Amino acid sequence: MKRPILIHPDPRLKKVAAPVADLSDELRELADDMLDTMYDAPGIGLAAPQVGVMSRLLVMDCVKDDGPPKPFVMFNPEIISASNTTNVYEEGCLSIPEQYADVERPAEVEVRWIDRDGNAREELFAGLWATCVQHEIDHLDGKLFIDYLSPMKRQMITRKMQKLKRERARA
Ligand code: K1U
Ligand code: ZN
Repeated sequence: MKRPILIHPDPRLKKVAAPVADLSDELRELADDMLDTMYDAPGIGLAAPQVGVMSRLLVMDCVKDDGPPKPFVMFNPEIISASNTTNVYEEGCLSIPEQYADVERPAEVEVRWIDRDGNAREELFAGLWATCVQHEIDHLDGKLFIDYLSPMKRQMITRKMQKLKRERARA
């Protein structure tokens, strides 16, 4: 089932999400709903705070259109190492619709997480996968990609989003 995605500015998008203590059917259902919401948007990632749930959970699937889906569900994801080499990628965000900007991040990151079945997992991500998992973990720490931009660019985007929210509320 799809869930509504919060739009910036929203105080919930600025808060640090709490670690998940125990996996439950409710959390697995949330992860399934987040995947439905992400694929429908469409997007390549989604973090629980974007649907208003302040738990450390993210989903992602960066497979290109023609490939078979490869969904990841990550509870309590942590970056355990990051490369010194960096990548610049033009990022977007489902909570900041139709705004894009270049962000520089480590090109490769090793991530540890708990999967949907409660197993501890570790994997090295590169390319768009590395960019996406870092963007999503930032969401769990209350950080948005616009926080990497100059105050002037950030303010410009925030004002556009305030206008969009006013228009959506009126419609
Ligand atoms: O977290 C989010 O808001 C989702 C966001 C993830 C992301 C995008 C780009 C770089 C890093 C992280 C998105 O999915 S925005 C939509 C998007 O990028 C996309 C949509 C359809 C096809 C391909 C990409
Ligand atoms: Zn985002």
